[in-house]
Formats: sequence, C-alpha cells, structure tokens
Amino acid sequence: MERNLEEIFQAKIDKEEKIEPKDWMPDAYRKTLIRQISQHAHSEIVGMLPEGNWITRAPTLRRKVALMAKVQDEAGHGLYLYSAAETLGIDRDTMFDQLHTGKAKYSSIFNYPTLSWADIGSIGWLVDGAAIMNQVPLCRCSYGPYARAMVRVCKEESFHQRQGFEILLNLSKGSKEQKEMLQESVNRWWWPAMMMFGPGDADSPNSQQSMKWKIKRFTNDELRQKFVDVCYEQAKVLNVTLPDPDIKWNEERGHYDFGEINWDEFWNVVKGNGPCNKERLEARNKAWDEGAWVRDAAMAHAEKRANRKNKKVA
Ligand code: FAQ
Repeated sequence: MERNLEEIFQAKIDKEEKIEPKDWMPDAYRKTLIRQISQHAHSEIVGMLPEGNWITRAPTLRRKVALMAKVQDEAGHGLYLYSAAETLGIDRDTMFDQLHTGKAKYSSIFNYPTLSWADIGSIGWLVDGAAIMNQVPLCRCSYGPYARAMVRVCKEESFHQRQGFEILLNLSKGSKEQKEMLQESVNRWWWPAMMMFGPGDADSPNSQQSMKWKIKRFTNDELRQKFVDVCYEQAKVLNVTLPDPDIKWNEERGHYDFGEINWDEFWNVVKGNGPCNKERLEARNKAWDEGAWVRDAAMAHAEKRANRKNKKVA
C-alpha cells in the first residue's frame, strides 16, 4: 500500500505536477522540506542583521530608504517561508525555538561582519546574486506552497541584487579610497558567497534525493559554476579582481575554472564557530525576548475579541 502511494507520488512529480499540503507524501519528503524551508526562513531573518547594521550610516537619504526597504523585504521573505513550512505540519513557535537554541541551521554567509559601506554593495551583488542563482530554480520546486512563495521572493531579490551592484558601480567610479574599499570588500565576500551553495556534490548528502523529488533542480556545484561564470563578467564592469588566482576560462568546458574552496572554514562556520555566529544568535534571542509584550498584547486582544463574539452569539 505504502509502496503504491509512493509510486503514485513519484509519478506525479515526474509529470511536473505540484504536491499540495493535503496530498499524501512520504515522511522523508515532508521532513526534507521542513528542514530546507525552515532553514531558508531563518536565513532571511538572520540575514537582516548584517545589513541592518548600516541603516543608520547609509551615506545618503536615497541609500537609506533603499536599504530599509531591502531589509524589510527580507523580513517578508522569512514570513512567507515560515507560512510555507507551516503547511507541512510544523508550528512557528517550534521553528523559532530551533533557531533561538542554535538547533537549526541558517546560511553560513550571515555569520560574517559588515565592516564598510561597500559591504552593503557586496551583499547585494554577491550574496543576493548567489541567492537568486539558487532560488530561481526553487520557483519550480515540486512542493506548491514553497514554489509559489519563491516567485515573489525572487522578484524582490532581483531588485536587491541591482541595488547592490549599483552601490558598487558608483564606488568603482569614485575616489582612490572608494575603489580600494570596493576591492577590499569583494576580497572578503567572494569566498563566503561561493560557500553559500553548500558542500560539493560528492559531500552533499541531501542532493541526490532532493533532485529526484524535484525540490532541487540543480546540484550545489552546478549552481556554483553558473555563479562564477556570471560574476566573472560582472566583475569586469566593476573593474574589480575576484580574489582567486585560479579563475580562468576553460574552452573545453565552456566555463570558468576556479580555485579550491576552504571547506574547513565553511564547516567551522556551519558548526557555529564563524566570526559572528554568537552575536547573531544573541541578537535574535534579544529581539524575541523584547518582543514578548507585543505577542502577549496581541494574544490578550484576540482573546477579548473572541469573548465578545461568543457573548453576542449566546
Ligand atoms: N550554510 O546536503 P546539502 C538569502 C548544510 S537566503 C549553512 O547540500 P541541501 C537571501 C545543509 O543544510 C540564503 N548550512 O544540503 C538574503 C545540510 O545540513 P542538514 C539561504 C549549509 O539542503 C540575501 C548540510 O550542510 N538560502 O541569501 C549551507 O540539499 C541577503 C549538507 O548540505 C536557502 O536556504 C550553507 N551555506 O542543500 C537574505 C535556499 N549549505 O540540514 C538577506 C534554500 C549547506 O542536513 C540578505 N536552500 N548547508 O543538517 C537550499 O537550496 C539548500 O538547502 C542548500 C543546501 C543548497 C542551501
């Protein structure tokens, strides 16, 4: 019986039909999606912190408005994604608890500090650029609520990428100091952005099954390669050098070759020992604790309204 259901389920996926919340699905499919979507939601929420750090110091009013809008968009993405995960049977408080206690993962990239204004440009160009590369295929994910949430997320991420690129383009036409700030920032963000795609295919335990279920449409290494190919050309426009002496065009493959990623650094950050892991979790826990009165007030208000309604009915 179970086997039969599983065959029907896979056949649906193979025909590019969406799986919806009330459809039968294997436990492992549900578990994989809860893991990926909740980690993705946490990444959006924690991802607000490095950029939020620069809102008060944005160099012009226009930059401040754009940055505020971007950071608010990330909060919205987190909320769509938590809602998508909830359709799989996990509740939001459990997900928050997993984040706050350090049980849940979120993207390694947000454990790096934003040290200069150019970092806001680099996040837009490289971090949002990598996010788009990874997330556009997720609009075709087999799970309906996740795929639909990603359509809007991707539209907004494209705007984010362009605002970052424009910040860097301006710096590239600026003073000597501005050009140096740009290059220094790209030097720091390049490798962590490359790590966002996750471990190489040979070391990615989830990829094979997620590809079969069409949650993932490309492997980690395939997306990383596309990212390098696009960024190399964009770096020329910005007049910056990517900090990898091994990048060069490979005629035979039709792609750029690139150097070895420092996987020890990646796993160290994923395990909680990156430059800002502790600070990020503390910030999220503080925000949660300080927001307790808002949640309590909202619950009290909802209870009052429900009581009033019940009285009227009686
Ligand atoms: N960081 O077997 P795989 C953004 C973990 S949003 C930390 O390859 P999978 C927007 C992975 O979870 C950025 N951990 O795993 C924004 C797994 O551990 P687990 C987030 C990582 O799931 C921009 C283990 O390693 N995007 O940037 C990372 O098949 C600017 C083995 O890996 C998403 O979440 C990592 N980088 O592939 C916001 C997109 N990579 O769970 C603010 C959706 C891997 O078994 C400002 N997610 N791990 O304990 C995905 O596409 C996938 O989950 C991957 C990983 C590709 C991230």
